[in-house]
Amino acid sequence: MLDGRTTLSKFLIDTLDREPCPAQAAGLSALLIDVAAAIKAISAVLTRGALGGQHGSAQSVNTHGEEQKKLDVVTNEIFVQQCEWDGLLAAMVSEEMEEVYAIPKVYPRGEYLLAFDPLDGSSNIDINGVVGSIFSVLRNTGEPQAQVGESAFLRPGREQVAAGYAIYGPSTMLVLSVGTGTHGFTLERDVGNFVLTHSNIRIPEETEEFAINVSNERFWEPPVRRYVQECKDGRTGCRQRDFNMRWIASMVAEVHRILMRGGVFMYPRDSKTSAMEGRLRLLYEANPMSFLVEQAGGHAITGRERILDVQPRRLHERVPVILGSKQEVERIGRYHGEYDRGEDKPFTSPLFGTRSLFLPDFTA
Ligand code: AFP
Repeated sequence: MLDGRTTLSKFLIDTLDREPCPAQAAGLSALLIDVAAAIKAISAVLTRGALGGQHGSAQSVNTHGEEQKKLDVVTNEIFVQQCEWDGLLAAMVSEEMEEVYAIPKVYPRGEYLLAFDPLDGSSNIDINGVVGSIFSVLRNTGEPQAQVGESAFLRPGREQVAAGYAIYGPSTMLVLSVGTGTHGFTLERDVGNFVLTHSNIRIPEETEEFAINVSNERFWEPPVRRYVQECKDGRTGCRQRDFNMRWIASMVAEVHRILMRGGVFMYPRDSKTSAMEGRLRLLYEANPMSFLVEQAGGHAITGRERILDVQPRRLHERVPVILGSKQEVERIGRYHGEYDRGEDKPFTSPLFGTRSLFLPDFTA
């Protein structure tokens, strides 16, 4: 593999078809090429911007009751059309479709299941911000020709055989893992190739950068408030170093930054909508991003368990997401454990508000 020379097709042939990898299965390369074709088509639509006449609201809502942008609908159709025909999929699930999408009978059925968010961060579209697409691949474990229902997708994220995202920024990139590390490909637009430019991405274990929507602070659980407060205290507090904050409101952009330079991304459980276990969906946001982060040496937890071990109960289930640099995510998990065991009292005592003068020393 050579950065700047290896194309996506060559990478997939060398990784999956020539040298078997743990997740090896015939047809996975071809499926990922179809996904890459969808990403190229979406990139072409997005770069037209307002000239494409696709900005603004679709005057409809998705399965979550959220307003759909025109491009949410358009990008969803691109994914379906690019991936349904090739005899590689048994079914698809999308953020933009309430039910499982069964492959039309006119097309052959395959052995994979594809779950995707066709346009993540779409609230950034009208401001020309960074958006992305996220996808997750499972092997179908049901009978080859049997009707595929919801239960086929309700598998822990550790069973994914591939996951990735596209980031539509100044350049379009595809970041992908098939279980042999996390690798980044940049679209050479005038040729139409994705070229390997970031092989074997590794997330720094330490960081001074965190990402969270602070406007929700009053709704967070104490361990999250404790962690963020310590970051804000910087060198004047127990962390003894200053931190920086980012929030782009596009998970793909946040995760990409973390893969490139480290950091922590948090969309934790909050009491703002207590029925929701956080904002992000498990099957086609949290699971694929957690797979990529772990493959790059990072950690991804709900606060109380590894995201890839969560047993899904519904197609569009949401989970709290805390992911990124290993040592910081471990610290946040530790704070949740101390809270649940009632051991964090010095940090939440009414006398000192959310802080205490008696801070334990941290060796890490
Ligand atoms: P949209 O796709 O509706 O813009 O949501 C994006 C997202 O799911 C995720 O990509 C962001 O990290 C998060 O929501 C932003 O949420 P807030 O708007 O609450 O900050």
